[in-house]
Amino acid sequence: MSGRFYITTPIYYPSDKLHIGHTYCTVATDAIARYHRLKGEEVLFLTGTDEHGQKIEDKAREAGVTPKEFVDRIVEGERGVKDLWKLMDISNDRFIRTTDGYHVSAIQKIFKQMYDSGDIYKGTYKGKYCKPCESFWTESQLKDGCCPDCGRPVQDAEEEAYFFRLSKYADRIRHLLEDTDFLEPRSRVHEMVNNFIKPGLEDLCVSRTSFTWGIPVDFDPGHVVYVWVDALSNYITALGYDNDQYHDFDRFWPADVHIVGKEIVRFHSIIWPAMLMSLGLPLPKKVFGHGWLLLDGGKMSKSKGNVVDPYILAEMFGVDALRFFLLRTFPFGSDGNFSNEALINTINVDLANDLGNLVSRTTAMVGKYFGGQLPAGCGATGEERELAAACAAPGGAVPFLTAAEPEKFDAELIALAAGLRGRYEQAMDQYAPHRALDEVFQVIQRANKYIDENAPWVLAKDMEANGARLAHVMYDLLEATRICGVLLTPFMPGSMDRLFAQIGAPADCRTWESAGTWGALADTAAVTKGDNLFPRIDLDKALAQLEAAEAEARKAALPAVEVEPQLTEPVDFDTFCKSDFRVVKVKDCQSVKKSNKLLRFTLDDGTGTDRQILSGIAMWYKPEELIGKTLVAIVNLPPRKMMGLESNGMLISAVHTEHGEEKLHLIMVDDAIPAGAKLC
Ligand code: ME8
Repeated sequence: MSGRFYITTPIYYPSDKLHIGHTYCTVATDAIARYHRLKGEEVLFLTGTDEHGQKIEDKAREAGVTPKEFVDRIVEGERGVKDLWKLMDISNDRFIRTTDGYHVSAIQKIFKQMYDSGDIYKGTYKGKYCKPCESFWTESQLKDGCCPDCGRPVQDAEEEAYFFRLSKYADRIRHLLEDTDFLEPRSRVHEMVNNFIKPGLEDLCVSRTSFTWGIPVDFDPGHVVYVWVDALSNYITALGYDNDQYHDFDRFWPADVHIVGKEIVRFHSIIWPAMLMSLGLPLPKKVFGHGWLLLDGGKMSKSKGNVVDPYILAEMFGVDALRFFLLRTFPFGSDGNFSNEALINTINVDLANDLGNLVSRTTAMVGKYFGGQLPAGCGATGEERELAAACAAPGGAVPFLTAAEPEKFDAELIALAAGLRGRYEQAMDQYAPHRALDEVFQVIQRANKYIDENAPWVLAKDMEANGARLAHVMYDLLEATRICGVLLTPFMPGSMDRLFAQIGAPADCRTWESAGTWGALADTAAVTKGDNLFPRIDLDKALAQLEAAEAEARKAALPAVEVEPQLTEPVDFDTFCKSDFRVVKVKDCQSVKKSNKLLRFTLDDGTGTDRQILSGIAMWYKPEELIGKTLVAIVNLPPRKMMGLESNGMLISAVHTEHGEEKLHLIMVDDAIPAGAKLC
C-alpha cells in the first residue's frame, strides 16, 4: 500500500484554553491520520492556530498585553495548545500559526493575486457583524435578528472595504456540493444549499479597517485581511504555497480531507472552494463536517461556564481511554452529549471489562498453563489459514462453516477476526471511526465468549489428554487479540504498544499487512502478564474526584490575589476625624447560636464598661483563638441589632480575594498598647 494523504484539522482560535470539544476534533483527525500511516501511506497531518481578528485584539487589551503576547501564552505556554496536543498524543507533522512570517507574506500575495484578477474589488460594506464569530451577515441571513451561528446579537457595520466576488462562483459551488461527494455527511449539503446557495450567494467582505490585529493589505494601508481568508489559506501556505518555508505543495495538494466542525462547514465548502477557483488551484477532495459534543444539550463554550478540561480528564483516566471514549461513543457526523458518567462507563465496559479482561485472562492462562510460551506447532492450521484468507479477501464472505464443536468455535472466531480488517477499512474510509471501533469490539466480545465456550480451566485439568487443544485455544486468543490490537493502534497508540509487549507481538505483527493475516504471530511468542491495561474505575469516587479537580482548576484560573480598587472620591479631613477608632482587648468571644457567621465579642475599650460587638467573621476565626488579642474597633457607630443581640461598633479587618476566595484578617496591634488608646 502506498500513496500520499494530506489531512487537516481546523486551526484553533487561541482566545481561550481549548476544551474537550476541540480535543474531539483533533483526536478524530489524529486517529484517521494514524490509520493512513498504518496502511503505509505518506501522511501529512496539519494543525495549528488561527491568531488574528478583533476578538483576540479585544481579549489582549483586557489582559493588558499585546495580541502577540496574548496568543503566544495560549499557544506555546504551559498547558497551552501545543502542550495539549503533546499530552493527547497527537501526531501532527506540522503546526502552523497564522502569525508566522511566511504565512503573513503568503496571504498578502494571495490577496493581491485575487485583486489583480478582478475577483477582489473595493466597495462599501453595510451590514451586520457578529464579533465573537468574526462573521459578516446580511439582514436576511440573521436568525431572529441575531447571528445564525451562535445566536448572539450582531452590530451594524459600515465601512470602506474590499469584496470577494463569491457570487461569481455560485453555480460551480452548487454543482460541487450537489453533484459530487465533496462535502460529507450528505445532510450538510442540504443545509448549505438551502441556507446559503438558494437564497443567493452575495459577494463577501474580505477586509476590515476598524481594528488592526490582522494581516495588513500591503497595497492599501489601514485595511487588514478578513480573518477567514487568512485562516482558510493556512491549508496551502503550510505546504509552501507562495512562500519558501516549505516545498510540499506539489506533493500534497489537493488535500485529501479537511476535517471541520459543523458550524464552519460554510466557510470550508463555499468560501474556500471559491477562493481556490479564483486562484486557479485544484479543490480539496473532501470536507467532512463532524458534529458537536454537547453538554446538557448545549454547545460547550467558555461563556456558558460548562467547559470540560481535557487536562483533568486525561490525567485522571489516561490519554488513551479519553481518546477511545470520544471516538467510540459519538457517531462522527452527529452531535453527542458528553458526560463524565458516560466516559467512565465506556472505560469500564469496553476497556476494563472487554478488552482488558481478554488480555489479562489470556496472558495469565498462557503463564499458568504453559509458563508463558506455547508449544511449537499449536498455531494456525493450513485449513484455518485458508478459511481466514477467504474471509479476508476483498468482498470475501464467511464460507458456510461445517466444523463440529469445538473446532466450530475456532472457525467462527477466525472467520470474524480475519474479515475484521476489511470491515474496519470500509468504516474508516467513510469517516466513521465509531463504526470501525464497533467492528473491533465485536471480535473482542466474540473472543471473550470463545474463552467461556472452551473453558480452558476444565481442559487444564488433564494436560496429557487436552494439552494440545488448550494450546491451540490459547493461540487463537492471542491471535485475535493481536489483530484487534493492530487496528486499535490509531486510537490508542500507547496502550497498544503495551498490549503487544504482553502478547509477545514483534514489529512485523503490528502492521496493516499482518492485521489481514491469521497466523502471523509465532506460536512460541513470549507472553507476559503485565499490569492491567485499563483498570476498572469506581464511578462514584471518580465523579467526586473530578468535581474536586474541576473546582480546583477553576479556582487556580482566577487571579492569585485581588484587592478592591481604591476609592478616588475624596473625603474631607473633618468628616474623617469624626470616626473614632480605638484599641480594644478581647475579654471574651463566643459563637452566636443559629448563626454560622457571627461571633460575639466582649471587649475592654478602656472606659471601664464592657463593650459588645458582633462581627461576621466566624468563617475565618474560632472564638477561643481570639481571647486576649488586642484589636481595633470603630466605637461611635450607632448600635445595631443582629440575631436579637446589640452590637456597638465594628472590628476593623483587612480583606482581599485569593483565587476567587475571600480572605479576612482582623487588624491586631501590639499588646503593649492599652485598651482605649485612640487611633489618629
Ligand atoms: O472555528 N464539539 O476555531 P475554533 C465538537 N479558527 N467540536 C467543537 C466543539 C464542540 N463542543 N467546540 C469547538 C475555528 N469545536 C476557526 C477555524 S479553520 C481554517 C479556522 C470545533 O477554535 C469546531 O467545530 O473556534 C472547529 O471545528 C474547531 O473545534 C475549532 O474551533
